[in-house]
Amino acid sequence: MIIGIVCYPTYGGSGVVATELGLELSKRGHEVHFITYNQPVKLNLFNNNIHYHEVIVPDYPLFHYQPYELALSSKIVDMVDLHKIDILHVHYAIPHAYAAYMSKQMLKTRGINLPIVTTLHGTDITLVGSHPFYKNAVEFSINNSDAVTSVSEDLKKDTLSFFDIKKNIQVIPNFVDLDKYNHVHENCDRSVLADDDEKIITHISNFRKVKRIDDVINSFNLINKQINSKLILLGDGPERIKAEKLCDELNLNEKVLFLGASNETAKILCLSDVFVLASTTESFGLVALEAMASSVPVVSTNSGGLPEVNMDGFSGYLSNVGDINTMAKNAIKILKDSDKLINFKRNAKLQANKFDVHNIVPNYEDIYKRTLEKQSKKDL
Ligand code: GMT
Repeated sequence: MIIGIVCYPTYGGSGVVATELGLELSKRGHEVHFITYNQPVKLNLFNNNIHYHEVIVPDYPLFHYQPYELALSSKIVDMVDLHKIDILHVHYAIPHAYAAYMSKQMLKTRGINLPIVTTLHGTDITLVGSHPFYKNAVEFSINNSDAVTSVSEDLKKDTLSFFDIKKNIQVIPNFVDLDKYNHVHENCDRSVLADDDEKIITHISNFRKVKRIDDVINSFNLINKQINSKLILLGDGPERIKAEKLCDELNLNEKVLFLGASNETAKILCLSDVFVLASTTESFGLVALEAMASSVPVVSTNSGGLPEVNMDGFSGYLSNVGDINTMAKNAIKILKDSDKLINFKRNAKLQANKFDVHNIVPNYEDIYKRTLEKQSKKDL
């Protein structure tokens, strides 16, 4: 198949999933065309089957806001026409599903029928999409997609409760390429970040409010009182300065390392003993899955789709949002006993195996095939 993928090219989970999906589809023989405003950060492999088309929004003094949807929908039309793209898969409803719908209408006037698959990722529904200023457009775009998927059962439930949805939503969980993590483990040197007697606790995110970085730091403070440890914070975003101030106030400057935004998540995770995720909500929590793929147990909140990913008492522990005491207790339970730590590490990996790329990506291929079949029946 010739598949177009529209996504955000940044470090966010939806862009990572879209990129990894495109890479895997290309390995499985499909021709993949990424259409977005920058080269996706994880798009590090080019082969005959991978193409990247940049969406450029020309500057004009009249525009208070740049009309990205306009440029994107125009670019999609050109690329579909030129490369004979069979199906378009958009990741994150805003504004991608909306722009895709416009492209579909424009292409119709040229006698081309372009089926659209929309994948809902989380904040496009829970934080942004359901805002009254966007709701009508998001609901319309979902209902006018040819197929809709969501990354967890919980996100599907939220979507059905926030919007009046007429389409069937198929849950296809996020995935990891386990081979990538197995390979990194061969040269994993933890002495670069911590002393021999220190445990390593890690958190990775875009440092937005929803990630509750202060809960991560406050629970680390409690853990560190009982277990000599280091906290590694990977990522960057609006809450970083506040987080640095908190570490200063708690006298943790020697104990917390801010590594900034980086592509090296697998290298950091391979040094880690426990991963902490304190989010108010996560539709899935891809980063928790990446931690488990590196055999790192996850201490997380129990919100959103996290219980579908992290098994309480098996691959880690779950607790209520904001309950930093339980979070710290759970991390200590795992860290204080080396047999327990080994067990949790093994279980984390076992749990990650369920989400292996080779098990999940065929579900997307099935959806593409079914949508194309439906489309060709309609065309007859
Ligand atoms: O919250 C983020 O880290 C970014 C956000 C995004 O839009 O890329 O992530 C969302 O999509 C990811 C991939 O499906 C999920 O793993 C994240 O849980 C989800 N974030 C939220 O729901 C807050």
